[in-house]
Amino acid sequence: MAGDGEKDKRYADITLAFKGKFGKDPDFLAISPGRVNLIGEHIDYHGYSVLPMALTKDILMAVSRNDSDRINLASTMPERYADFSCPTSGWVIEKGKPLWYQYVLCGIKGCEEALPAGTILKGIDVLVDGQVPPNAGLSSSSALVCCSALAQFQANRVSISRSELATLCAKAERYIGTEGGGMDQAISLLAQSGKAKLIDFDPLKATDVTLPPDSVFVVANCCVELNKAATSHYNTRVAEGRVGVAIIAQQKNLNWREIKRAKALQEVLNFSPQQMLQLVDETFHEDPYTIPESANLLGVSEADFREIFLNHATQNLTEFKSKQRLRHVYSEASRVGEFQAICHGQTGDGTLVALGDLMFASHKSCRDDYECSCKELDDLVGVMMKSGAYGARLTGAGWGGCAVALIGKGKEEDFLRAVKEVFYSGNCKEGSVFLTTPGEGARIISQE
Ligand code: ADP
Ligand code: NG1
Ligand code: MG
Repeated sequence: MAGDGEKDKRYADITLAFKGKFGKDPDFLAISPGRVNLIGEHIDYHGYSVLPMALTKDILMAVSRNDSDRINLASTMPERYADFSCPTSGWVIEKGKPLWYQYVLCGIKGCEEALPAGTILKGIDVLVDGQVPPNAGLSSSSALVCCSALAQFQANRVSISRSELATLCAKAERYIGTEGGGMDQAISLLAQSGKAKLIDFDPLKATDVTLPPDSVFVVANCCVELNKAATSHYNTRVAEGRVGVAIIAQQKNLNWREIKRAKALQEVLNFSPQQMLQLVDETFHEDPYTIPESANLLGVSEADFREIFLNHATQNLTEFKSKQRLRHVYSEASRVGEFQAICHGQTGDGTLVALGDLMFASHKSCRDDYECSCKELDDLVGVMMKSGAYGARLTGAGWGGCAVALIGKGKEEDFLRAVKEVFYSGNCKEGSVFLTTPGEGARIISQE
């Protein structure tokens, strides 16, 4: 974890590098952290609360306004993220082929949409430095989008509340092509040092969650990268859930076109989570639903069904495992509530065991019902459990990336040694495993 001296050095380094690249000092630095989600996976886009904390790893941008009406982007890792330049307006973000600078453009587009129509954005020169492992479920993408939007507001000298900015960034990141919820942008912008947060949606709210004082969270990367916007995995799950929600709504004589999220369905039925799970069990057969069967159940043509439920990424999807996906969603939403209640109650001896059990149950649900894990992640979670974790689970969207484990204070050394020896066969790459505490949210360091 970076101390103040280390942070100051990083800020001085990027300022120097910016000067080398653009021949002037930056006007300000913008910072937005990645996050680790402790529990509540793939339920934010169904409207349910989630429980992440910010990392102390972030995306840092050095920024200066320019008078050339251009957006000039560069990275401290030019071999991976090549320079990019475009005018301040007139571009589109193409879905399905995400390039790094398009996440930056998402943030800029979000800002542009919030300003009065016809506003001409200030040109900017930007140097980006990232510490969040990319494509690994720690939300490097949203850190980049949020940092970009924050920087753009600052460059145009417009202020905006953090909640508004979080909502705007969640919408803006969808231009990259993933139908995400709002967890990542909310925690990156609303985090406070030392606090995990329960994030509620509609309206957006971040409530402090005090983690047990004897708890330590460890993040480890299984080293399989997955870019969510370059694949259909993520949007496929969104579609499968929506089809399931629509089928239940239709069978309950509700207007399924209006009820798009699992939480909205629960609210309109006024059911408990347990009743929802029972309803899912009674409504669906185990086998996947085909398009002809789903369209028939909803009383629409197959063409209309495709139009309503599929997008650029999912147009070739033919089957929907709605039963399994909704079983995950409703059970995971319950686990978030239980996790928060335990943290709130801090019941003593059994607290870490109970939290760990919920985390491992969440992993099993992600693995078996949501099918968003992979062999390497399952192996990593298995090694973490055998190395003394109270619980461990994949974090973020999955299909690769990171797992998070809960261990007791004082056990750090033994745990890290065991995981490094067994999972990484003693060849653990720098940064693949780290202890983490809740970091602070996005901020601007003005140098003007
Ligand atoms: P994550 O789980 O990290 O959010 P995503 O699949 O959502 O993964 O998106 C990650 C993408 O964000 C990367 O493929 C890359 O395009 C971009 N990105 C992440 N970190 C950086 C960085 N430091 N500099 C430039 N682009 C980055
Ligand atoms: P990552 O893994 O950071 O790309 C994604 C979504 C979240 C959430 C999680 C799964 C975006 C920007 N992020 O995160 O909204 O749905 O997966 O819980 O779409
Ligand atoms: Mg992401």
